[in-house]
Amino acid sequence: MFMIFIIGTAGSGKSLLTATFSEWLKISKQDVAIVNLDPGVLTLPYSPDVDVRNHVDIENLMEEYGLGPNGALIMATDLIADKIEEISREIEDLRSDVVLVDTPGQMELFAFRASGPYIASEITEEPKVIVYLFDAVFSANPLNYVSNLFLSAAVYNRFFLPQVHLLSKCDLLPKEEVDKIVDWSANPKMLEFAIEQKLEGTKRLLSRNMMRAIHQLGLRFLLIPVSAKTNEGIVNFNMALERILAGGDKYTY
Ligand SMILES: Nc1nc2c(ncn2[C@@H]2O[C@H](COP(=O)(O)OP(=O)(O)O)[C@@H](O)[C@H]2O)c(=O)[nH]1
Ligand SMILES: [Mg+2]
Repeated sequence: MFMIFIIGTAGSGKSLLTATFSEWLKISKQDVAIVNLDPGVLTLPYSPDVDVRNHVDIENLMEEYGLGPNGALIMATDLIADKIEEISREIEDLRSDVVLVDTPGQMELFAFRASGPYIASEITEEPKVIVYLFDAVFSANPLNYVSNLFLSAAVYNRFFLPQVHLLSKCDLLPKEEVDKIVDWSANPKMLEFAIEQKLEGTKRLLSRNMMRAIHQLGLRFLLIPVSAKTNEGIVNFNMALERILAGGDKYTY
C-alpha cells in the first residue's frame, strides 16, 4: 500500500485532483482508495472510502463548545489526531494498493499545527509521499510564485517526506505562461531574471532573498503542470509518483 497526501493552499484544486486522479488510476486498472481528511467540507467531487466526517462533527463542536467555524475546525483536527488508530485500521482494512489522501481546504490546519505531521506519521506505516499544489493562477507573478515556493519548502521541513510539486489548474493559463512558470521552477536564473524585471523595492528584495535561501538549502521544486479538468499532465504526475513509491513499477500488478 502507498499513501499519497495532496496538500496546497485553499482552492488550489486538491479535492478535484483527488477525484480526477482516482478515476484515472481506476481506468489504468490500479486498485485505489480515497481518504477525506477535511472535517469541514460540505460536498466532495468523489465518494471517499474513509471519511473523517464520520469521526468528528463540526456542527456539534460549534454548538457544544460555543466555537465559530475556525475554532471548530482546529478542534476537529486535534480530535482526528486522537482517533488516528481507528482511522488507520479503516484504511488498512481496505487493502488497496494506492491510497489518495485529500487534506483540509485550509492547508495551515494540516501543515502548520502539531496534529498534521502527527497524523501523517501515524496514519498507517505504509510508504508515503506528499504532493504539493502550486495554484497556476496564483503563481503567475514572481512574488506569488516565490511565496508559494516558501510554503512548499515549509511543508517539506514539517513532514520530511518525499515531495512532488504540481502546477495545478494549468488549463486556466495560456501555454506560454505555464511554460514560463515551469522554467522558473527548473532554472533559478530565469526566476531571478523575472524578479529583477517585474518587481521593485521590498518585493524584489524579499523575493530574491527568499528564492536564494531556498535554493541554498538544495531544495528542488521542479513543477509538473496538470489540470484536473482536462487531465493534462496526469500521466507525468503518475510517473513521478511511481518513480518515488514503486521504483518505477505500477502500484497494482
Ligand atoms: N479550471 C480548473 N478548475 C479547477 C481545477 N481544479 C480545481 N478547480 C476548481 O477550483 C475550485 C477549488 O477546487 P477544489 O478541488 O475544491 O480545491 P481545494 O480547496 O484545494 O480542495 C473548484 O471550483 C474547482 O472546480 C482545474 O484543474 N482546472
Ligand atoms: Mg478540498
